[in-house]
Amino acid sequence: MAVTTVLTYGTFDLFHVGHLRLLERLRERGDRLIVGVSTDNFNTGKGKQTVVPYADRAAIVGAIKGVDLVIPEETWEQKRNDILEHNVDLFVMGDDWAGKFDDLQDLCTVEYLPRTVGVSTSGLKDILRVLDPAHIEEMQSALSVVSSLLDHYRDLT
Ligand code: C2G
Repeated sequence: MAVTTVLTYGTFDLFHVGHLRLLERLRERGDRLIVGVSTDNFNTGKGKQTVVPYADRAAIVGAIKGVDLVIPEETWEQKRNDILEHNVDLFVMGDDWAGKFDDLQDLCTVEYLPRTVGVSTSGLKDILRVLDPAHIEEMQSALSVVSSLLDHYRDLT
């Protein structure tokens, strides 16, 4: 029986349910799932500052049920070689990438799946930033400025 091999790539920083829902859908689309995880160097090139180092991001993705192989993503151009080397039948990305990889259609089927709304790595970073003690101090000092201005205004009226 022919094995259907599925391939995707990503940073998978601060692994969250959006990443999980994508990989779960990919697992349903084939018999073998290969995930290219962006290396720290490649992310720097993408202008992405990751929180979790590559080795840990790769270990987490590799531990997800249904992921059969994790490969490092080091360049934009490696996709064609990866597809040929691993006999990939289906290349899938979230639809924030819609159309960006259609040039691979001569090698395999290319699909874009809807992103999971309401969760993103950048969103998680924003939440963490608010909890940062330095940020709380900054908010407290701003608050004391506002309250002294209000007191001053009250004295004037
Ligand atoms: N994703 C999703 N839903 C979210 C967030 C992400 O479906 N709420 C999907 C993205 O569409 C992508 C995958 O999860 O297909 C990984 O997302 P990122 O880690 O942000 O990957 P990215 O930085 O887009 O890298 O060469 C391709 C790049 O390496 C993709």
